[in-house]
Amino acid sequence: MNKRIIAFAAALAALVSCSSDRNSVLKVYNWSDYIDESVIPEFEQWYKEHTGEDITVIYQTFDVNETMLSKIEKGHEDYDVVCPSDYIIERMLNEDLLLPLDFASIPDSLNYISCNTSPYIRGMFSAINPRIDANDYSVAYMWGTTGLIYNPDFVTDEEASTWDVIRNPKFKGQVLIKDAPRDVYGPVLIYLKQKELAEGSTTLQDLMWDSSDESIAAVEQYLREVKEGVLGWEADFGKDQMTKGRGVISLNWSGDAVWAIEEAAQVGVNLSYVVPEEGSTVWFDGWVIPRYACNHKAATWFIDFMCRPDIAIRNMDVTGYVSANGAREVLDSQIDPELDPIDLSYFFEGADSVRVDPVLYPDKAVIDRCALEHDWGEDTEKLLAMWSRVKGDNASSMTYIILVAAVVLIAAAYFVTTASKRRRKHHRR
Ligand code: N2P
Repeated sequence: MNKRIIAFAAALAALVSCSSDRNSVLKVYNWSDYIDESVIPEFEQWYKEHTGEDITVIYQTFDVNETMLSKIEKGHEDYDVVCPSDYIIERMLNEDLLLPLDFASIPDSLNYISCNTSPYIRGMFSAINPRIDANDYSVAYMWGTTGLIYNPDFVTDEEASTWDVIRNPKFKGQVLIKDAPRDVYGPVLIYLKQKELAEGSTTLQDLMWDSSDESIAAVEQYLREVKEGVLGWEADFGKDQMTKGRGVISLNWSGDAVWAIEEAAQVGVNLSYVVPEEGSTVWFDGWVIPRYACNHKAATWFIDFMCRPDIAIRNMDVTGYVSANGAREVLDSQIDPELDPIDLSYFFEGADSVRVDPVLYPDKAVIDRCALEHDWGEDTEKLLAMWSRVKGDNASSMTYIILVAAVVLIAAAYFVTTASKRRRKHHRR
């Protein structure tokens, strides 16, 4: 309730500050490396062509969901379009931070949303928030799984088939972990609850709501063991480190995997991606319009433009991520006769045997062992505190070592100076 009042006050303050020149400005806040930037000036031209109005896009990026959310919650930024992940959309809906979408102003011939949304995506978006249908407030942009990028020259397929590989001492100092608390917590908890999952006393979906102290403590304990071998907690450099051969395992998103595998191949480094057997999370990022946005019209047109199949394909090709667009054209652009067929019938109608990259589009069997994350509300604080404790220890012990070293040096300098003063005095006498 309190949060709702804060959000409302922030929205009101921001609304009051919307100046008239905002009609020609569109502020977009998206993940980094998550668009073909050449589509932005094209949107500006397309908008002018179809509405007769000038628009300039101000494009800003973030690396961590929680950083973006905290800006929106504070209401200090008047972004018009933002691209949060599923559980953040759920939270924004719970906090009344989003405006419902209305595409009535877009002529049917230019409406790319309704005809291009995959039924799978619509279904998953309905599941985002049990109380409010997220489809009314958000249009999916990209989606994928969380899994492991690994270097098969060092890590066997069998080793990489379980999340436990991230704490295998054999790979000490060569493991990269995404700095995304929810995306790490889910898979680790799934790993730790294998017995309960096998017995049927819990389900993958139940675990996505599990914010109990006991589970958080178990994940914390596990991550402390993982930390012994961590090369870095990364928001964006993991794919690059893997490509350069510095890391051999990276807990990462499927889109970063596609990008890394392609880049690595060009420099002779071999990389693969797997969603471990125990199961994982499937995630969706969607465009939303924050309640205090200043340019709803351009925001709506921008979201529509992103759904144009040719634009979706370009965004996929540049980023490595998979568009939520279910148009046949998108599927056709990804067919490669040299690949083995996979079952994509859950996403594209009738596509039960299509030759596309399984890292890009997960086979139905992979989707069946993945679950959607959920917002924990107030309990999120417990997760973030645990995350800082786990990551922070390195800094604290390093700080401790530096402090001790500094004290020893100062003490040594003091004794040396005092001794030499004493010697000088002694000589003068
Ligand atoms: C790309 C970020 C992808 C976000 N840099 C995955 N949820």
